Amino acid sequence: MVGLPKSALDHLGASPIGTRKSPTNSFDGVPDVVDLSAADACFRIVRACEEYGFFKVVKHGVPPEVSARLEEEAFGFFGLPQDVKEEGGPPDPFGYGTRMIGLNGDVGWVEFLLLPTDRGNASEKANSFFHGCLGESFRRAMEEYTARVKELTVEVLELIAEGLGIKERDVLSSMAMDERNDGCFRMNHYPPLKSKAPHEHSESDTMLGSTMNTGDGRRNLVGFGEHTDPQIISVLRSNDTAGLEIRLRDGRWVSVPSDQSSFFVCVGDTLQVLTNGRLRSVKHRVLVHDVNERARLSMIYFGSPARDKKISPLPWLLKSEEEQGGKSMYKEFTWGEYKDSAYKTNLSHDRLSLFEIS
Ligand code: GA4
Repeated sequence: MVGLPKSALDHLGASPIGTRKSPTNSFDGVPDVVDLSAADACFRIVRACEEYGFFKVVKHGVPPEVSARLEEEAFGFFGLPQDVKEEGGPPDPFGYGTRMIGLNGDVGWVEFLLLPTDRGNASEKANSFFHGCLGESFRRAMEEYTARVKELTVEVLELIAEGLGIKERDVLSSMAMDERNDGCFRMNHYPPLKSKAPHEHSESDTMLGSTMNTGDGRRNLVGFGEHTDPQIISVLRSNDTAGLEIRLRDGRWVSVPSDQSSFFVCVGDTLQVLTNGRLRSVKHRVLVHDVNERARLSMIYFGSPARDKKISPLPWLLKSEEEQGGKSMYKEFTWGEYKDSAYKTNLSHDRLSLFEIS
């Protein structure tokens, strides 16, 4: 992992998100900070999505107490005895999970809750866990939070459409807010390495095979392995514990300084297809640093179309590209098909390659 080249920052004309130094990796911060209330927000967002597939949002309008309340509830949940939490697992994919991510053997130093946000598209088991074990005040806090974050998602998606020059401002937001949308919500809890959770670990654990060598004798574990999100966009908020890293287009990894008062947006694979590759999904991962004293807690809303929604490049964009000899780079698929195929892959797989037109 290396520093973000100064030239990239100059080119963006952006101020770095923040500064963080570590013995092995020194860099000046990551890509773009977008003030949602600024007049040029739509262009800054599109530029950040093109360059990085990732940006930080400030002046987002989500009251800090709404995030703080859910964070407190989440810490309460993850602090429960293991057998109580496991009543909500194993995830199907909704519910409580620990260490195992997906269905194909990926593991990480993480425990999580994955929950649907709309239309009760979860199994009966996951629903009864949500309505039973999680408790009324958790549910209220989550509903309040997800309602606010959905508003933010709509705003960001509308700004993206505007920045792309599309007249139909709600072309993307209406997909994510369709009453049958398949959006979901995830809370990832990364305990400090000193603690025994999320599993009584031993040196022979496969998870410890996922050690990242920082080259200075320190050990970072993979909390959540590198991947792109399959959905349209993901809107993430974490507490003040570091760990998130994104991969720049040239393959280098940079860490994202945590900032609990802001949101981070990741472009997902579906938005990449909808824009015929103009906006590209971002590879990201979470490392758990051995120096962390406190757990990292992230809360991510994944904006997603309905399962039967056909996904292909937006006609307006495609038409203007066709005028210049361009063509669709992807075979058409439904979101349901893409999601099902994603669950057959490993986390780090390049899932879109299956749908590319060669
Ligand atoms: C990554 C984004 C979301 O967290 C998620 C993840 C899902 C899971 O953990 O159940 C997946 C992963 C995510 C991508 C590939 C498949 C599916 C684990 C996995 C190996 C909920 C999602 O939609 O895709």
